[in-house]
Amino acid sequence: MSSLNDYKGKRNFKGTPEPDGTPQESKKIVDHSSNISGRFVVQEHHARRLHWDFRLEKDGVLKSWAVPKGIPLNKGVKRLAVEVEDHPLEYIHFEGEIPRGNYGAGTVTIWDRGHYSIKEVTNKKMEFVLLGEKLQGGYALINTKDNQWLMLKTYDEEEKS
Ligand SMILES: [Mn+2]
Repeated sequence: MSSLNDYKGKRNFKGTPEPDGTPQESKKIVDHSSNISGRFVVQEHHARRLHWDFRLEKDGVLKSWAVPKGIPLNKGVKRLAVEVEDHPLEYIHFEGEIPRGNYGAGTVTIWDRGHYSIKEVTNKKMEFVLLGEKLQGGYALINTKDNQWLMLKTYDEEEKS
C-alpha cells in the first residue's frame, strides 16, 4: 500500500507502540443500506504542540489532517487543518504514549469516533456528515493551498431535514 510509505518512513516501530502498517483489518466497512461511507476518529495528541488528528477511512487507509485548534463545534467556525500522511486503518483504535525521541512523541487519546457519509468530493473540497459521539452534523474540508485545508461545520444535526 504505497500511500503508507510516508507513515512507515517517519517511524521506528521498535520505539513506538503505534501500528506498523501491516494490513490486519479487512478494508473499509461499507454499509450501503444506511449510506455510510466509513469510520472516522479524532485523536487528541499532546505532542510538542497540542493538536487534534482528524482521520477518515477512505480507499483502505485513514486520510489524516492535524487540526491545531480542534474540530469546529459550531456552524460557521473555520479551523486550519493540515493534511498529513495517510495512516493505516488499525490506527483508528490507537491510544497510548509515543515515547520521547520518536516521531510525534506524546500522549494520544481518542477524543471522538463514529461514522461519516460523504456528500461531495472533489480535489479541493470534501463535504460529509459526521455521526460521532461528540461530533454530529455537516462538515466541509476545503483545500486552500498545498497541504492546507479549512475545516468548517456547515450545519448542525438538528437542522437536518
Ligand atoms: Mn498528531
